[in-house]
Amino acid sequence: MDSIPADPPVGEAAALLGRARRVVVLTGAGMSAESGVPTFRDALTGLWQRYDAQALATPEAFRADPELVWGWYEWRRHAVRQAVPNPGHRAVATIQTRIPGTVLVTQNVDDLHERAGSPDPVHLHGSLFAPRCSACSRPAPVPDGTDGEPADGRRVPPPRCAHCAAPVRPGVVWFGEALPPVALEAAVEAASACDLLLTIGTSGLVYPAAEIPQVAARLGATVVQVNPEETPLDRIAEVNLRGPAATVLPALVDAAWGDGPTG
Ligand code: BV8
Ligand code: ZN
Repeated sequence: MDSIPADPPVGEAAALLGRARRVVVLTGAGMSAESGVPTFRDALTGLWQRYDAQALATPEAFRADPELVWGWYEWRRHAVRQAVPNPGHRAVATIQTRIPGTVLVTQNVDDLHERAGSPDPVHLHGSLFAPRCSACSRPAPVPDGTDGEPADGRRVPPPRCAHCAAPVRPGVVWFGEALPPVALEAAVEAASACDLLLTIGTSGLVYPAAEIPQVAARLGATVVQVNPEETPLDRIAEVNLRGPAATVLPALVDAAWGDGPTG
């Protein structure tokens, strides 16, 4: 078990959380790291190493080689299906129960927050479980994964749209694509009205998601960060909890409400 960061920051963050009335939780790939879901930059393990995530996660890559890109997302969806929510995901769900109206905004395309009991997270970058037609945008069925484990690096021909026969694409937001307006508006609105924003496991490098904590700070909210590493968000965070989410978040919830490690 990683050591829990020195008490004072956790205690200070717990006092801030206990007093907060309007909370936003923003999560990035670090939230799911301890569930075994590689963060975006490490998502290229094994055979995928020869590719650059940012090059694969683009409409151009899908147009150029739909089987390679669809195969990568099938492999990632398969990895998410094998994963289980970690105590950090459950601690976030506890915060939402303890502070009604808490808005959970995630950059992650997995479904681990939902499976940990968080009600309808705002998915800024879409979801691995919402494929749609690349032409008419009609939702397409999620492959049930019965065609065996998509081997790492294997090309998989994308299914065809039942309506117009165009290739089905992953329901995620690629680099160079606009974020879903409804999700982005909901996130900005919540960040503008909150009194505390808890940012967890995000490098704060990808825009416009990286704007969300900055909007909150500019409008007077307190920002608390959970990340084992330093990020550009350090400068706006009132408290930096230097540690892994699955250890720090249960400690934070325990310190705030004495719920015991996973709430
Ligand atoms: C847009 C879905 C315009 C896909 C993703 C130059 C400057 C500024 C911006 C740009 C620029 N050039 C281009 C841009 C825009 C670009 C951008 O921001 N690029 C960056 C790289 C500079 N943004 C876009 O293209 C966005 N769209 O701008 O559109 C537009 C407008 C109107 C009309 C048309 C177009 C779209 C961005 C969304 C891309 N899609 N995901 C998929 O998943 O395949 S982004 C993806 O990468 C993730 O969702 C995440 O948001 C991002 C980063 O991923 P990771 O690094 O893995 O995760 P994260 O950043 O969260 O970092 C992991 C963190 O966890 C680390 O800090 C680590 O320390 C920490 N950690 C590790 N272990 C743990 C932990 N923390 C806690 N506990 C642990 N155990
Ligand atoms: Zn179609």
